[in-house]
Amino acid sequence: MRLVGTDLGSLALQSLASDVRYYLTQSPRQLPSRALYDTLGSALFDAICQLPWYPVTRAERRLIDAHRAEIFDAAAHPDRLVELGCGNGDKLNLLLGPRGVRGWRLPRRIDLVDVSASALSAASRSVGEDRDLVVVVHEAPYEDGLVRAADARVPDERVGVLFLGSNIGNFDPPGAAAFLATIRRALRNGDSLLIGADLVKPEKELLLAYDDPLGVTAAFNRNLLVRINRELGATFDVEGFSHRAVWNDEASRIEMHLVSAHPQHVDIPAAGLALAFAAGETIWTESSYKYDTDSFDAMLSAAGFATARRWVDDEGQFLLTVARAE
Ligand code: AVI
Repeated sequence: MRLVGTDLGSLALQSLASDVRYYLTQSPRQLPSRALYDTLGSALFDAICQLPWYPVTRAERRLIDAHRAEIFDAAAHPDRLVELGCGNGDKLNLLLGPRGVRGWRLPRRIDLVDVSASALSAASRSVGEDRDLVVVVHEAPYEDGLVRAADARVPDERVGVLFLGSNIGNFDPPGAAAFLATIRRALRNGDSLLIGADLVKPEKELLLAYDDPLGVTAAFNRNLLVRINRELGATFDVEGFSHRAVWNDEASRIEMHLVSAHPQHVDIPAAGLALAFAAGETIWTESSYKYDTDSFDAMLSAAGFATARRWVDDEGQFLLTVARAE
């Protein structure tokens, strides 16, 4: 393995401050879900993926494991893979398959894109270990990392983008459409996108997945305040906010909120804010959209992709699609 780094170790504090300044002063108050993933937030998210009540990761892993060779066939065997939001690299490792076993041609270069430096260093180590690959890391938002990876492509190289874990579900519908179009613009005809999407399921199951009995998702949500206190010198009383998950049927999304238990005043010096929270006032921290297979296909098609193959697990929990840029 050869590891090439771009930016590893530098996180944009100003961009957190400007996000906080903008989103916390909206009505209703919000924070962007990308800010959930500092080092502790990434570790808590990895723990969520292990929870018996959170089926997303297990369902997707089962599909990747069962269909690895067909996935590479449907994607026409890319020379370069670009994973957007690689997390700890687990899913990519699974896709590449056991070391030393060859039923398909492996890509020669992997670009890992994530906003979490800790996730990138874990992913680059595990993906590159004992494999004949060049691994390049981009500590960057998806779009910037994608552009850097696409700019570095060599002529005749076929690119496969991976966008797994139903990360697409954290965009609102116009944002998802725009983001898929951005991916398409970075690709050439014949390149591919492997994308995972969580499917609509009964409300009770969704609420358990996003408000688990161990309180790990609550900790993941409240850690956002811990992060803002630490990085921006804020004075959030973390115990004065509780986690709430809500299923919004009309919008087909789970929402995560933080709810202020009592009236409180919060200073956020690095964002230039002094805020008053009423009892019961909320901060909306995440939306997680859930899909059906046909509407998901339609969204891909509107962005300039044709579905080459798609798989749904036996329990009907999760959709994995290989789409070709056309
Ligand atoms: C990363 N993303 C797809 C997760 C989701 O399911 O929306 C984040 C998450 N939030 C709470 N639990 C998991």
